[in-house]
Amino acid sequence: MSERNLLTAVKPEGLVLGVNLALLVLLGILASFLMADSFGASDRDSASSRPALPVPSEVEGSGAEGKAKIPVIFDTDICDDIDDTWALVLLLQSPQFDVRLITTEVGNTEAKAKVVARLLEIAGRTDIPVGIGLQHHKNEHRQTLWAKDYDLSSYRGTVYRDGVQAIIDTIMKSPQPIKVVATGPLPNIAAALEREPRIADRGQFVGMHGSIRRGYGGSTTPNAEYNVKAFVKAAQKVFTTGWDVTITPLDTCGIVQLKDQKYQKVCDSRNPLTRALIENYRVWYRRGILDEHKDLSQAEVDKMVAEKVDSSSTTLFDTVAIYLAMSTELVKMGKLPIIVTDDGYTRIDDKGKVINCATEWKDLSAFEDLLVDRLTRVKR
Ligand SMILES: [Ca+2]
Repeated sequence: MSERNLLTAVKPEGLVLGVNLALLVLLGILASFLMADSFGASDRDSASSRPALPVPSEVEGSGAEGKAKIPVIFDTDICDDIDDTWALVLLLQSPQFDVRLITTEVGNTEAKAKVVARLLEIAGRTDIPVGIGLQHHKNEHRQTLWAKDYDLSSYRGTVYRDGVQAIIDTIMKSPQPIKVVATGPLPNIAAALEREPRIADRGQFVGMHGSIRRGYGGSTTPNAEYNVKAFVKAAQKVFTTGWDVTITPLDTCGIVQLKDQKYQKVCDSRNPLTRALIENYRVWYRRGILDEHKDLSQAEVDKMVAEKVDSSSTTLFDTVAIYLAMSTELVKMGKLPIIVTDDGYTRIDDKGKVINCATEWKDLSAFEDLLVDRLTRVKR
């Protein structure tokens, strides 16, 4: 009840002035007491229901938790660049996703699967099967050192030796369409499409691929982007198949990096998975320096690693593909006819298949906030 209602309730009674005044004072005290309590309760309620961080991600995240989850397969060349590991953590920390399978792409896919499995154990997500993708060699990658002693047969979840078949089976057996989110070159996906073309009717593709109007580092000249150029025929297969294709080309993903306070928040996180991410970043970065500068002392290597890993991330290209699998709110999307040329460019051409391209950011800072929020979430 408001103060105004109390006063108007008294006035029509026509009581003598003294009684009226005394009643007014009494009711006034009662009213202010009730109001203070009511406002206090209201403040407490709103505080407890308010998200810790008032960023769009929280609003989006809390809404999505009650909705049906998005079934995804994550196909990753993790261990080559470090951004796949950031993308994997974003994927696992986003409540929107129902992750059905993770497959490894390119090179020593078994060693890469060990890194994925060990990360899934740390995340407490051994419900997610791991598929070993097409193997190209048995050499180590910079990051595989982190899981060198991990025995893949000890993984408490399922490991599929034939990752390509696992992709096909996961899509074909799913009652719902599945999003195939890919953040590397595409031999596995192209092979799956060759072996079972019907997956295109039941799946959608979301990838970190190409360069349309901008190249690496925001340059105004497009580049032959690595994930396309490294296995051009595979990219051509995926980009000409009759399924829904969505990409973040370098135009959007090539300028994502965490620095300063945003990066520090991630480094300071107590989330075990995020700590493992930074540990991987350190191992990966150190190996890169040792490979390039063989004459450096241990102290010099330590200093170079600390200077980089304690201050900023590298470019986090692959995180944007994960984002596009759940939302396009923070980017400008364009439907563009795209061809993949034999030398690895993704060019706008009337002969191309029309695909959904994230061509520019609407709000890159809000995406960085979302990323930090997700990466620093502590499991409830
Ligand atoms: Ca990648």
